[in-house]
Amino acid sequence: MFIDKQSPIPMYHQIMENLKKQIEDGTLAPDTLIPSEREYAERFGISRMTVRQALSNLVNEGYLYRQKGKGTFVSRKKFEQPLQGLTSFSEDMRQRGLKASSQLIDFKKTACPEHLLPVLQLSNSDAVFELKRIRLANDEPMAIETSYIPERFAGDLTKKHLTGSLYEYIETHTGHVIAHAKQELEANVASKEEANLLSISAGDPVLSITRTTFFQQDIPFEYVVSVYRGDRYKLIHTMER
Ligand code: 16G
Repeated sequence: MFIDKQSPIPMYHQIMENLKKQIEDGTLAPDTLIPSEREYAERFGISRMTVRQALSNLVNEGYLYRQKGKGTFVSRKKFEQPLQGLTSFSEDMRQRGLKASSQLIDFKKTACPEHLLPVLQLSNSDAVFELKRIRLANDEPMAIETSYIPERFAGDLTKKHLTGSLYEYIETHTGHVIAHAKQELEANVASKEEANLLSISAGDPVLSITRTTFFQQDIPFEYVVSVYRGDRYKLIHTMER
């Protein structure tokens, strides 16, 4: 790494650009421990404050992560999740060549929560299956999904079916075709419980995604709230003017 002290480009910015380049071209591999603030400061004859500013920015941008008492490490590349195209978690992972799996946290049949009656076009007496799953990619937790499925679309859904794809089960058992979805995305921070389930720290950034999914003919069959790890996911959208 070379720092040009005469350059009008601030030194913290030069450090950032240098490190980003090394991370992007693989010179610095994921989970590599990078030199400490003190080592960088001594190596370049600059202040620790300047190095700290560069490293903190890179942590905030997701290029680096800190581990208490251990140091600063290179992050893994985030998954790029396209926002167009309605896919299941299992399909997404298959496309990436990764193994999708689930850990079932909660599974029950219950009266449809009041606020979901209009969303799922149900009446007071209708029941829904409520299922909460941790979704894993190659055994690493990526998201928590809490889904509400009207009883009449869930057939004989049991815990056993939920080791695989929910969408596959639903399409096979109802004969309906999954057609479209409405989604809302929000930035959030992980609660203590979410952090535990996702193996991150409370207060870490997460993406909250709320989806209502429909069969053909506009029939809603799923309402799901997902909490995705902010350090592992990036949402991609293309736009045309
Ligand atoms: C995706 C969907 C979720 C759906 C799940 C089905 C988002 C935000 N969520 O994760 O709504 O329930 O796929 O996946 O994309 P599965 O068929 O693998 O169980």
